[in-house]
Amino acid sequence: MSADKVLKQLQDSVLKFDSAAAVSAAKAAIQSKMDPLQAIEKGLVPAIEQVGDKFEKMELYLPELMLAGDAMKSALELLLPLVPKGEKTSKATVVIGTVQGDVHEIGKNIVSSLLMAGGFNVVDLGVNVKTSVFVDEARSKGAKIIGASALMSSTIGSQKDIVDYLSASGERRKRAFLVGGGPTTQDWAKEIGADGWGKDAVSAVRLANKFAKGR
Ligand code: B12
Repeated sequence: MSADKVLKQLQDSVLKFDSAAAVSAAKAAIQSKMDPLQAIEKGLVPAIEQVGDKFEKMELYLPELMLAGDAMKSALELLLPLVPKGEKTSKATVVIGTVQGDVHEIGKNIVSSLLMAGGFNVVDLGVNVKTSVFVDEARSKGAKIIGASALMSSTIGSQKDIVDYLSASGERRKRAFLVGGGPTTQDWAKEIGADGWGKDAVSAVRLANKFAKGR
């Protein structure tokens, strides 16, 4: 099957909220030896963004949003493990999670996988992670980098809380803090005093490389 056809199949599966079709499309991508990252970034991501736009315009409702998310996750379960793993010696440990009150995990999972592929030891704390847990886990795991994902305007404030918590606990100088997720921007990162903002998983890896030896 041609690359265009595979990408279209991936897109359609998410747009039609069809997990079974998403699994078939991911298998087709694998069979055709497509780069898994290309399948994700050019097939699945634009489709889930379209779903988000339609949800915003109230052309779709929560059940459809949930089914689209499920379809995307089903395809990612097959594709993400195929992103090539990095070198054996870890460059640094990164603690990453989605902030408190926020359960969006798809982007964070892609970032985690790419960081692993880039040679980082990744401690993924999951979703709805309390501010203190980011910092306490980073301390106990000796992480040089903390990454926080936030997808909603109502939850990005927790990224600032993490900076404040880092400062209050005397940890700010020791660890680089990176932010990302839908409503975040470079300006936001600057405003809250984060060390970097990544628009996608590739820029997340670039930033992590910059801070692999610390701030
Ligand atoms: C799928 C989805 C869901 C799924 C999530 C499933 C899952 N398991 O993750 C479900 C159905 C659960 C969901 C629920 C809700 N959702 Co929702 N959801 C989405 C949707 C459509 C896609 C999100 C996504 O996966 N994008 C694809 C990934 C690849 O992109 P990404 O997350 O941005 O990540 C990339 C970059 O940002 C970056 N990145 C991400 N994290 C990090 C971290 C670091 C450190 C770095 C450097 C980079 C980085 O790299 C990633 C890879 O390229 C978005 C729309 C959108 N356009 O984002 C709405 C959206 C985020 N949801 C929204 C809303 C309102 C909700 C609900 C409140 C709906 C409701 N009424 O209940 C709930 C909230 C639940 C909660 N408490 O968190 C709104 C938020 C509006 C806002 N600005 O506040 C959006 C924007 C939809 C919309 N347009 O209105 N949602």
